[in-house]
Amino acid sequence: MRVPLERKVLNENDRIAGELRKRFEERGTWCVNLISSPGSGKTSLLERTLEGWPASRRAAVLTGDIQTDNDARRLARFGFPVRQITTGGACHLDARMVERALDGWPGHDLEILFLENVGNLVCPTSYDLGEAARAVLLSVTEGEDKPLKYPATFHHADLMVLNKIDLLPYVPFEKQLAIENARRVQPEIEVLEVSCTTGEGLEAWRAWLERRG
Ligand SMILES: Nc1nc2c(ncn2[C@@H]2O[C@H](COP(=O)(O)OP(=O)(O)O)[C@@H](O)[C@H]2O)c(=O)[nH]1
Ligand SMILES: [Mg+2]
Repeated sequence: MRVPLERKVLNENDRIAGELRKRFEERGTWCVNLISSPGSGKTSLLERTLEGWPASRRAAVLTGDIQTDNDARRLARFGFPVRQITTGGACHLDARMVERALDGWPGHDLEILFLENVGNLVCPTSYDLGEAARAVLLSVTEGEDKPLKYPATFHHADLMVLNKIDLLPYVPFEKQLAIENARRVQPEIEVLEVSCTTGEGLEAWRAWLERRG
């Protein structure tokens, strides 16, 4: 019984995600879904992104967590609309949660919407959220084998953000091997090397957003 039920849930998710995608396209909203393990730096990357932007920019963030609104509070400091989705146990965001959170919010059309998914390299992969692009973050403390262990997540991503490169001198992490592993599961994946702590590589991330968005 488990498999048919799961399929039904995913079909329903795809239907809502399709509606969201259409709505985003009509309104000129570019939406990016950020996926990673807990602690890879999704909120840090968003902090560094928003801090450099003028308040006139029509950007917003929906951030998902199983519990707490810590990330929303971290991100709200920059003056852009931020909403927390607390999933209450679910290990991923789904399209229905995004649809509900966007109901009547933020009251104007957005040019860019960031979705910070629940920290997890497995569950978020199967849930289309209507996004135009998917970015997976991998930090250098996680091991270069992760693209091979979680191939679906990397296979469905447009971009891999290799974060915490400031720690490369201190951890045994073969950067080239991590990139090769990601390209084994997704030959087209773009790769950016960044450090949210030192700011290295963030220009390239901003350029990616401008180019894709
Ligand atoms: N050294 C280092 N630490 C980082 C970097 N980016 C994030 N962190 C730290 O990693 C931890 C988790 O970051 P967070 O943004 O909360 O990750 P999230 O769970 O993916 O949203 C925090 O203590 C951050 O300060 C980085 O580039 N270098
Ligand atoms: Mg976070």
